[in-house]
Amino acid sequence: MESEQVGLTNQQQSFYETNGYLVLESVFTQEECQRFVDHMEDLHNGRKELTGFFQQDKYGYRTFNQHLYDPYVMEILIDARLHQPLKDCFGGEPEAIQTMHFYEGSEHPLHQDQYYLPDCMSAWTAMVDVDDNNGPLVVQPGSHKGRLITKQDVPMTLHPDETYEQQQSNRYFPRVEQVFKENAQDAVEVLVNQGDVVLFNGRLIHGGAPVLSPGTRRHALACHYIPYHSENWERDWPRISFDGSCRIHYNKM
Ligand SMILES: O=C(O)CCC(=O)C(=O)O
Repeated sequence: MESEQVGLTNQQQSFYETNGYLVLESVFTQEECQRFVDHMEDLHNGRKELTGFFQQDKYGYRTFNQHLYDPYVMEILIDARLHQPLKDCFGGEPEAIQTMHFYEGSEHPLHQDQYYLPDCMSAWTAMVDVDDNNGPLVVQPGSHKGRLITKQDVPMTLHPDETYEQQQSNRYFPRVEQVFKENAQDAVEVLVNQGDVVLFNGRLIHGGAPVLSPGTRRHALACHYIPYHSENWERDWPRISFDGSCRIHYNKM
């Protein structure tokens, strides 16, 4: 609905450009978030069935690209309230490409999303209050202006007998740590309330802070987008517009 689209203020735009991230407060209502949490818990505990539902026990329990089989997640991914803020950050039309739902704080080591998804940015919605106990996002402000570690720097091709996890922890994460140190800027934890959305640039160095109260739930939905005109695309996932139309677009390389 066009009427729901509120863009960034000049102050928000300037904060995003300087820091590479921005918190939008109360984008989703508490009722909407609670319904989403109940839905995810019902799926997790088998109280509800959904064809295609699969939860990985990686970075805490999480689901990957759930929007492809769950209309509930799709609705949030292309919710009209996210459209204009994303347009303002990109300076053009966004296309939705990927979702990850985290049941718990991920403790994901520092990384840059554009290593995995070139040109992307993220809208990360806190479905519950996120404090320093349940593993908030941690970001290095301004790091989106520093170096981006790409697949040219650290190929994703695995060495013989190497697992993906080893590639990440032995070769990729240390390179990001190096850039983090070069940037010489302290990281900050992003403490947010239920319904807040953290927008962040895909070059921003970020990760999941330690979970100080193990076992606590920290439902969050990370939605990823790329500019509509980006040709930097090597996946066969649908690229979804905010009007719900889909396309699949392969990199010409
Ligand atoms: O939610 C988290 O703990 C980490 C999320 C993250 O790293 C990401 O969405 O790329």
